[in-house]
Amino acid sequence: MKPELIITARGHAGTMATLQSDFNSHLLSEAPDRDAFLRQHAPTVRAMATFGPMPVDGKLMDALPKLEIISNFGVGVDAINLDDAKKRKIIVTNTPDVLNDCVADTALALVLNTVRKFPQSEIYLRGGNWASRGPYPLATSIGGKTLGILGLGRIGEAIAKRALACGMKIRYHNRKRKDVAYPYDPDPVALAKNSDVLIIVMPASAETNRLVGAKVLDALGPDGYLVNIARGSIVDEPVLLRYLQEKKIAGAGLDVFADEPRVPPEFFTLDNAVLFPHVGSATAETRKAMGDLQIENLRLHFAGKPVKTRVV
Ligand code: 8YV
Repeated sequence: MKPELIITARGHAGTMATLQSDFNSHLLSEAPDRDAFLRQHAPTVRAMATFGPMPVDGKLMDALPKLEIISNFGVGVDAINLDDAKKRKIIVTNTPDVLNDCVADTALALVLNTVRKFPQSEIYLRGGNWASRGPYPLATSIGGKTLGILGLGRIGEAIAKRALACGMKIRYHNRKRKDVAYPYDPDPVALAKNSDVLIIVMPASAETNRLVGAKVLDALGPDGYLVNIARGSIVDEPVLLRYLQEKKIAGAGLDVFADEPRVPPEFFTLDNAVLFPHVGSATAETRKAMGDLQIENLRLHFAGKPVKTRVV
């Protein structure tokens, strides 16, 4: 008998195909009647595979009393209420490390594109402006500038390596100081003050909600750039929008937004923002590796073995 599994929403196609062949899978997002769907599967479902931002809270867990494991596709587990899972002794797993290099590549690209304005310069060329109006205005160099990393974990370290290769200096802030050579700042405001480019890499949680707001952006100042590859919830998005419109910071590079896939259209009119549609880990190789790890955790659990990457 294949174990019964709920898949919260459609995700990476190859991973979905394997989940659907190895498990008795049921897709929650496409259920015409969510309550009836949950009632139908409550007696048998022992596992959940989560994709994307659909919230998984105590109420949903209680609707599935046989649930033993939630296996997330992605390193960030902010959509899952970890305290609720812990209380119910439900295992939660994620997909760390396999995406570090890919996300760090995206981070470096976003830093470069934001500060050097490459996307805007291409739009300028495609609009026929080069011949009619002359060269694109000069941008700013990243060499010699300081990259402040808000959240120096494994992805942050991979970003630091790349930024150092471009001649940037590194500083960081974490809740706890780490045993690393980079200078430490005791809080996000101090880090912003000491940085030319502030990059958000920390996990999202209740404590980090809207952590980057007016105070941090004021400290970054009119010559400073903000880059976010973590979660949109960490930034006070309306405040950031206003700071970009009023040029209170020099620019922003955003791979993540507060209410994905919806992005406030006011961002589209800004010349000082570079916007990516959450492509941090979006390569065929990395998404396959993430899916393989998500599935491996489920298989290990049902083989009675410890999972590989447990969060709680
Ligand atoms: C993915 C991510 O875009 O790992 C994460 O936390 O945000 C990304 O790698 C996401 O998990 C895809 O659903």
